[in-house]
Amino acid sequence: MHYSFSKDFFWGAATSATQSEGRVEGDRKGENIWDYASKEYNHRFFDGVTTEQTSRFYEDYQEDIQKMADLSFNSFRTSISWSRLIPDGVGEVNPEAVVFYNQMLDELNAKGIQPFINLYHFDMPMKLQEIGGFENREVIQAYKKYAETCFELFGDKVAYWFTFNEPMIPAEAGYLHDRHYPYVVDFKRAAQVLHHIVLCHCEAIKSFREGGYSGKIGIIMDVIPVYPRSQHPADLYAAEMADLFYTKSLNDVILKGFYPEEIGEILRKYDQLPVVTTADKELLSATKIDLLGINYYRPRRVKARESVPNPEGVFSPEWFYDNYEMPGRRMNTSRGIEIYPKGLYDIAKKIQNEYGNIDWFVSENGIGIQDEEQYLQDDMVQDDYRIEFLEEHLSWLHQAMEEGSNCLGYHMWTFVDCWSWINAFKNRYGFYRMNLETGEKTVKKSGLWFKDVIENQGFDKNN
Ligand code: IFM
Repeated sequence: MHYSFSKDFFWGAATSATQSEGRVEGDRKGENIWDYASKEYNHRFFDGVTTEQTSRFYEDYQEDIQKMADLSFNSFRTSISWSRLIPDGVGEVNPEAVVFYNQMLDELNAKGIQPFINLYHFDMPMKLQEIGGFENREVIQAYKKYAETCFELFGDKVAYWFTFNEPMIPAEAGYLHDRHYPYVVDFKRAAQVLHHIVLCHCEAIKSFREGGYSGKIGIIMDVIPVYPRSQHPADLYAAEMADLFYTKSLNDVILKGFYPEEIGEILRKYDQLPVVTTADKELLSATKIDLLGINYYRPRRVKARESVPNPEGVFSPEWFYDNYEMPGRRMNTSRGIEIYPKGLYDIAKKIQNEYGNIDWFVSENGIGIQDEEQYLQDDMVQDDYRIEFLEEHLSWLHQAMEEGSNCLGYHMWTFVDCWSWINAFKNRYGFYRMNLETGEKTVKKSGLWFKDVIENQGFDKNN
């Protein structure tokens, strides 16, 4: 079967500042929580690799952008590092950063690659974390100022802006699940962090609209579609709760302008409600995005809980469901997650049916593989598994688009193997392989396959 996509479909890849730029002497970048945590809590990072050793985009951006052009990308997402641009989070702007981001954006535009620029990708400036990060309401004004600085400095070079990448993660991983710094474990604090993040998003959109900048603005959400083990009411309830906590709450507030009532009731019952003022609610309901990015990696399969949660323990969404290991599920063993391409179709249908069929694009999708050097042959990673992964996800996406979904593009995670939060370089995701010893970046088989797809606006696949 032939899968064809429109001429103006966005094709490319995504990365983030902290995961790709690296640090060099004299760059005057301020420290962020990852620079700090990867040194101070070095044991938590795979092979102890810190943010200093990433894929060197700060130094190699010209060659890298040429490599994107070699694969015929027409778009590319990265983020602006808050602590590079404003080293203390507030106050003075770093002139070296302004030069770097201007040159990088010029280079992309000159090569016909549309920059998709995200503002916050997990990287709180350390100076602001010291006063509580997103837990502190004052940080909302600091973020707003940061966003305005970006619009002002780079607005003429960027047509697609995003306020946050995966806004749930800093709250969930940093304040509940002990994965990201500051390693707090407390649902109520996580909920407050999430609410402040949502307010930051709203304030940035407000500034963007009031500033009269051209272009579009949106947000990038990670969506994990939930599937119950069975149709038993207890399993259905478990699925409903997992979805409510991790997806619906955030999707509703961003796309509809209010938190679902059900979440309020549950949090009130367990004394976990964050502070939300009437003015906050007005701001939420007044905020509209132009474009939604969806990051999709895996499904969440759940079943009814098999034990009673410890009433003295830490309140969490997992009080309402257990994860379910479906027999025969197809796994990416490097990451320990299920591969389920149809999930992308299900997300597209949900956006179409429940969220007004808003314009959206796949802002991340990808497969991280450990020890990928085992597939090296004549200097090229023969990553047929990645090609298969792409074919399957793109064909489900295509089906959703045939049925009317307004999907405008597809970005793979990622362009060149990059540093990951916690896992550093354990799992490789790129279209280019990064040699950590020499810094050399060589195209993988999947990169060439993707180039063909872009140039032919589609691909053939045997069904
Ligand atoms: O590396 C991350 C990225 O920062 C956010 N989305 C998931 C990716 C792969 O784990």
